[in-house]
Amino acid sequence: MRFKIGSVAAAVMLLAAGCVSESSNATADADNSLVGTGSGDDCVIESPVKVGLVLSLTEGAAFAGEYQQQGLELAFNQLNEKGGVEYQTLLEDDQTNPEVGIAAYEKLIDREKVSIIVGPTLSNVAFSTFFDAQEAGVPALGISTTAEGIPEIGDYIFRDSLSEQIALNASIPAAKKTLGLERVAIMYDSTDEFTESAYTTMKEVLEDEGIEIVEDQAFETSDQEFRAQLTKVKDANPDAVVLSALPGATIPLVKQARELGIDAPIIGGNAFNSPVMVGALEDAAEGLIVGGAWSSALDSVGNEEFIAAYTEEYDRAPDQFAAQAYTAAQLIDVAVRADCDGNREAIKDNLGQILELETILGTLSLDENGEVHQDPVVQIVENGEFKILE
Ligand code: 1QQ
Repeated sequence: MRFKIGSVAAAVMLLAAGCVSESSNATADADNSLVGTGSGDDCVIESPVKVGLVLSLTEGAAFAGEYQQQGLELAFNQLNEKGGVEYQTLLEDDQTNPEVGIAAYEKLIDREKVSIIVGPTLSNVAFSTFFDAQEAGVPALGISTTAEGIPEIGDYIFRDSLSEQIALNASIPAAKKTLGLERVAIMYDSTDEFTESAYTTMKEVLEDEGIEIVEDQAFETSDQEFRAQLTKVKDANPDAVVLSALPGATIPLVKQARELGIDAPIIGGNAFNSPVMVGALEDAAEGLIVGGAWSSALDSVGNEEFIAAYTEEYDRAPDQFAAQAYTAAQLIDVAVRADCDGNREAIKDNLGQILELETILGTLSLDENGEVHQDPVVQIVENGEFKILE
């Protein structure tokens, strides 16, 4: 599944050339003031490149959206200081709601005429908005949309958010090895696109690993009471609970599980990679195993500097959502500078050719189908902190 390049030398040459391998042709409706002179670091574009940001800043997914907003703000401020290309961001809150997300997308596409849109936060919202971007010919870059089927929406749709499938294919085998899992219970939110998709993947990976599913319980996004399902899980006495949920449900669910005396480790995916959740769970978070795309302990290019700059600016440590958001700005900048062209079509062509770029998420490629390729990270919560699970 990994994206392979021909040789290291080819990668180095491409990196030197701005990490893309071909130039694009601007379409007839391109804005000439967004076509600059020079290329790469020397690119100068006269007009600001407008970037729409659609994030969940309120309601259920705000735990991620607020970090994303800060990660993007930090990155675009740094890029604007560099000069040559000025990015103008236009921020919209989708309120964790697909309808509001659609309205935000329409405003940014038709009225603001942005060159690209970053977000939305949830796959559940993206499964509406990304179709609008595709239809309008506006590139959209997901930064936390991890469900199956997102890049397949079309050739204008990209993501730098590692799919839940890849994350779970790393975290479940790592948990099996560490904990000697043989029998697990699954609990999942059956009403959200991302958690439902992750549930299907969990079952596949568990089957591949020869781990028996001894209990399988569903609930809804807004549920706060899980004792009925948890009692069945407790009776099945699993070695671990594999959980597919957003934090709104995860927090009461895990707390109630511990209250009922379920001490089994809990295994989750991307959504769990959040200090907000670990903080809210307090002691109940201990031993939580999380598959994802980034860790503060990751030895990637620029990670230490990113963590320092973010912490100084926002007075708290960044999380995976901030890291993926920060990386999105870098990807956009590479795509714009490749042909020194901030038009929609040029950005779309060049985003799909980013090859082995060094980012804080590690070495990252985006393929022409819009899918991201990077190594997953598996972490475990110990003493209230994420540690990489060796
Ligand atoms: C998705 C996700 C969520 C956990 C983002 C907050 O991964 O909706 O795809």
